[in-house]
Amino acid sequence: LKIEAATLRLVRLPLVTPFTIATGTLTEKVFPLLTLKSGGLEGYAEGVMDPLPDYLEETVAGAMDLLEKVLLPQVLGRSFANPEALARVLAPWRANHMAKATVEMAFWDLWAKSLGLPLQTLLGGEGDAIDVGVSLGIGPIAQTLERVGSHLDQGYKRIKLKVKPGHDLGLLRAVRAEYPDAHLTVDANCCYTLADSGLIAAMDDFGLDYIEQPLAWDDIHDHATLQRRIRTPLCLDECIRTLDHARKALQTDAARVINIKVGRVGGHVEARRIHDLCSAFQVPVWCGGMLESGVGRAHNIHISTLPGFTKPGDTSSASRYFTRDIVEQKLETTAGRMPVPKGPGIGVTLDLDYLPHATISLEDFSA
Ligand code: OSB
Ligand code: MG
Repeated sequence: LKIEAATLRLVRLPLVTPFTIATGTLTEKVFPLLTLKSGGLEGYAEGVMDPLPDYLEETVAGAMDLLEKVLLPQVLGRSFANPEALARVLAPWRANHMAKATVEMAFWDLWAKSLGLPLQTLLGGEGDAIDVGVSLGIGPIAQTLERVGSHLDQGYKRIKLKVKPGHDLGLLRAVRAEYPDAHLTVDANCCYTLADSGLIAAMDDFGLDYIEQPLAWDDIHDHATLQRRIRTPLCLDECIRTLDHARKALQTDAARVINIKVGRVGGHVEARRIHDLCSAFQVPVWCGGMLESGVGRAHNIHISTLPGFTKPGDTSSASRYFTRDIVEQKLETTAGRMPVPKGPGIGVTLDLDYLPHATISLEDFSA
């Protein structure tokens, strides 16, 4: 399949509510949106890097530059038999997994459309809906309690609470007192160290499904040490950017659950390898999110239909994030289930009336 042309846009969508995690607050979502074209077909993907390097090291402006000047020129005008062949071409460049994923995922969509098949079928998934949870940002405890209640009422299957030092055990006490039976998890986005082992061990009392990424983004070793000191399973997010990271985490018991974000690990090829390895270790996986638009969310939904994704993902309703999405289909959950968008590829189409209003120029963008 030949990549005949590409369009790279920078898109900005205001968030319905600001999203606060340990590293900062997002009030809008800004992302590269890539279209790859072949024979009248279009494949779409978005980059999941943030404006500032506060989740991982990649940034929006850096990725726009790399995509435009290095990655896209390398694939434009070339033919690839399948996504693995394209991934091999990008692999020699160091890291930059999010920028690479943008190209790789758009090619998967294009390839699936060229074959007339849903993305999930080519990935090896099945089923027409997935279980979803919700990730609730940091805020006043009373507000969080209310949000937990309203999302449980909507049927979300798991509530993830963002925590940070000073906003952790008290929050858990309050939420558990009101919701003793809810599937609860916490996500620390790397804000603790091994010196906080005692505090993290105290979370064992709250019956959490797992604790997500308490320690540094690049430190699998310390997570293995921490896991020996606590009973609650650790789940790694930031630490897992390649198959090799997953292997090391699994072999050292640093992760008993893995959050796979397709856009964080270089795309579907690597995501599926991580999924397969976790299955071999009997470690459950789930699909995380980066507040994606409907394009990224559709990709996430498709891969979530693989059999190892046995825990609810973060792929919540679009209306939770944006007043208006850039895709025409409404990606909304019913009773904690998100339907898989139907049709070839990722199954969503761009809202071309709205997209120009959401597109900004790189010159006007500052992090
Ligand atoms: O750590 O999973 C995370 C959002 C932005 C950056 C990091 C994370 C998140 C989320 C939200 O938890 C997931 C979503 O609803 O898309
Ligand atoms: Mg996380």
